Amino acid sequence: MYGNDFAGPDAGSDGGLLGQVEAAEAALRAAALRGRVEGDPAALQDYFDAVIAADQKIEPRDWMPDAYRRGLVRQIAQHAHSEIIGMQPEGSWITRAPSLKRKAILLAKVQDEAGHGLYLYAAAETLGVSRAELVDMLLDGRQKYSSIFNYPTLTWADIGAIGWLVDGAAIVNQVPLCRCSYGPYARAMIRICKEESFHQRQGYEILHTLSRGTQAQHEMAQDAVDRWWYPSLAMFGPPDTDSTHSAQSMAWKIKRFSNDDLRQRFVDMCVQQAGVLGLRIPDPGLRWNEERQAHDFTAPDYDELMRVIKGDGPCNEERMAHRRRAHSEGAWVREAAAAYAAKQQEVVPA
Ligand code: FAQ
Repeated sequence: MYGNDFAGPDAGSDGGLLGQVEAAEAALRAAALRGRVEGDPAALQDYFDAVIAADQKIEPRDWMPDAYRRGLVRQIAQHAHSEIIGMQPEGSWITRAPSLKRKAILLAKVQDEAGHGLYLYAAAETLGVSRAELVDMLLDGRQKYSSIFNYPTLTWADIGAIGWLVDGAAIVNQVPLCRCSYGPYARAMIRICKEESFHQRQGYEILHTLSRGTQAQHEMAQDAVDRWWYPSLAMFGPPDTDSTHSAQSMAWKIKRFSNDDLRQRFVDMCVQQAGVLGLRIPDPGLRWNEERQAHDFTAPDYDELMRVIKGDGPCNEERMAHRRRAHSEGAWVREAAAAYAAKQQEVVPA
């Protein structure tokens, strides 16, 4: 539905794509030569800078500044935790879906989120941290997950609103991450975005059906959009003026756009889609600004975002209690898997 932000093959004014690739490779070869000077930190930094400047990927084997590594672990882990905690609000509707078809679709979607968590934990592990350590950091509060999953799913229409708005916001935020400078994260995001796009459509279709159903169904759909709109806008993070990591993340080409730019892109996209749905975006300040060629809109309550991030949202306690319980109840599975793996290593091939 959104396409992506990759430039086409004829993009650019400097000799087209092939010319750009050639120039980038030449820069890389020169930098790699310099990087071979063993133990020379300046040469290593030069190599890293040249790879970033040439829009190439940093891979796990490459030298990278400690702060780059730490920043990636922070963001990728937070992203992975979000996918796993994000299974809860929707998972609670699997047994209550209104038909077998809806149940099967929702079950598949929630399973996809588990898969996204796994790709992301695996991407973080390439940076030298183990999944067990990351899970511990989530459970003891040293790492976070997205604020959005601390809101409750009160009706079936909330499953539609999550798909349309939450997955929609995730796609707008994550398509640029397919071009992130760290290879394993960028590659994980390509697959995740394809699946998120399907998720977004299933939510849109639920709302479309409800919106055109009975009066009560239409009202339920509108109520869900009313409750999920501002928390979805807040998913993009604090305003640029308060964003602590954006400047450095953008310089390193981890993030490609600022929080506010992505939020604006999301609003502009939703306005047209809401029209087709026949639902209202709950913002009296929403209007087209001819000069900016974008919509003016009311910002989410950033104080509320900070409170929710710090643990004081409607469902923070419930989400973490559920995750801790699932983790301890799953201990026997991890032990059995480890015992099986150890046994496999003992088997001597005939
Ligand atoms: N929630 O300096 P910035 C999904 C924190 S996946 C919680 O602007 P940054 C799929 C931030 O960590 C949704 N914390 O930070 C799905 C930092 O704190 P720290 C998750 C937030 O990293 C759908 C501080 O505030 N997506 O939905 C939030 O440059 C349906 C300062 O902020 C991702 O994780 C927030 N909303 O930008 C699954 C995408 N916003 O770490 C199931 C990857 C900010 O210094 C069902 N992540 N913070 O203590 C990103 O793009 C970025 O990390 C941002 C934040 C945009 C989230």
